[in-house]
Amino acid sequence: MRQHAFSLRMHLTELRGSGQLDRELADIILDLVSAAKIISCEVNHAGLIDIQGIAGVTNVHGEDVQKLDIYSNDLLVSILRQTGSACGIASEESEDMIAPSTAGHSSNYIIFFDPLDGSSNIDVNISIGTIFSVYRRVSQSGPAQLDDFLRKGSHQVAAGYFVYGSSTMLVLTTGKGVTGFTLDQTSGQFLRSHTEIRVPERGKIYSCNEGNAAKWDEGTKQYVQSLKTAQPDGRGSYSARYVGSLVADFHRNLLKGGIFLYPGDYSDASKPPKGKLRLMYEANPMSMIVEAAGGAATDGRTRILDIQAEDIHHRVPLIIGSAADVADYEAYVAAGGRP
Ligand code: P6P
Repeated sequence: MRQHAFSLRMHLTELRGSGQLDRELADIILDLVSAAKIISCEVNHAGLIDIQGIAGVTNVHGEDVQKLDIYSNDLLVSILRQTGSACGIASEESEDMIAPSTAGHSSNYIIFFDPLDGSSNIDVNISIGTIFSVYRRVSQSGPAQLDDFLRKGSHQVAAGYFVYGSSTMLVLTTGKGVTGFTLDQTSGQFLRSHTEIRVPERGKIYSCNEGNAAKWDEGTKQYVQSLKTAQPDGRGSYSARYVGSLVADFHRNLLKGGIFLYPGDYSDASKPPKGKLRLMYEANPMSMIVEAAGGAATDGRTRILDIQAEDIHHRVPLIIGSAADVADYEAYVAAGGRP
């Protein structure tokens, strides 16, 4: 007999029953789902309507912004403001915090998102995604204040991403376990497809942009080189997999095991290493997910979830994936080469 489908709403009801989330947080997740279903449709039709292509504007990071970025950002902001489910919003596409509507002043949650991460891949049909991260406010009421946003990732109450690929998936954690849902195009529901995602202790995949190798520190260079040969435990060399879309690269390694590296500049041991990826809406949500799945995430020296945000677009190096692989990398960086 066909198994009854287990929907996201059923999962949220279970989490509420076990005290892992309240009605407000469930409503935020359902708002994100409403937006993601629409974004998924637009991404899947991007080649057919004139919504694809560079919009002629750049974001705060000076990157060409694809029209779908703007569309996805505006849709997410509009839904969250109309429902009043968040008291503050921060997006990759907006330099400053986005004020809630009046309805949001009484909400207890703030949200970060990258509305369409990896958007430079839209035109070449590689999977892209929406990444989100939710915190309980620290201010009392009214519109969220800057202190509500400048947090450590260990304070997140929920994190996840939608990946728009061969299917549209939601990967979600509220801190205990990681669950995957696949959008059923027939019913329009997200149905549970990955009950308990665990990342293997050690993998056989490494993901990095080797075009940057000349800029890497010696420890990173020797670590990556070590993966290209037979391993001490008798396994063969690792496979290189990298598409330049964090959600796609992370999702593959989460399910199969392995390590994703966007290394930083470790030359000055007295300062935190600089990096490319954004702490609040790329590194932190992925780090909450990977740790809840048994993996690890570091900037090369410090656990990502322990890093105090200095601004809402704070950048960090990101090394994330199987715990044993991440630990090996940290040993190479600490030793300045093979440990
Ligand atoms: P590079 C996309 O712009 C992004 O922020 C991530 O999705 C991706 O992992 C990374 O940048 C790719 O960076 O320098 O290899 O193109």
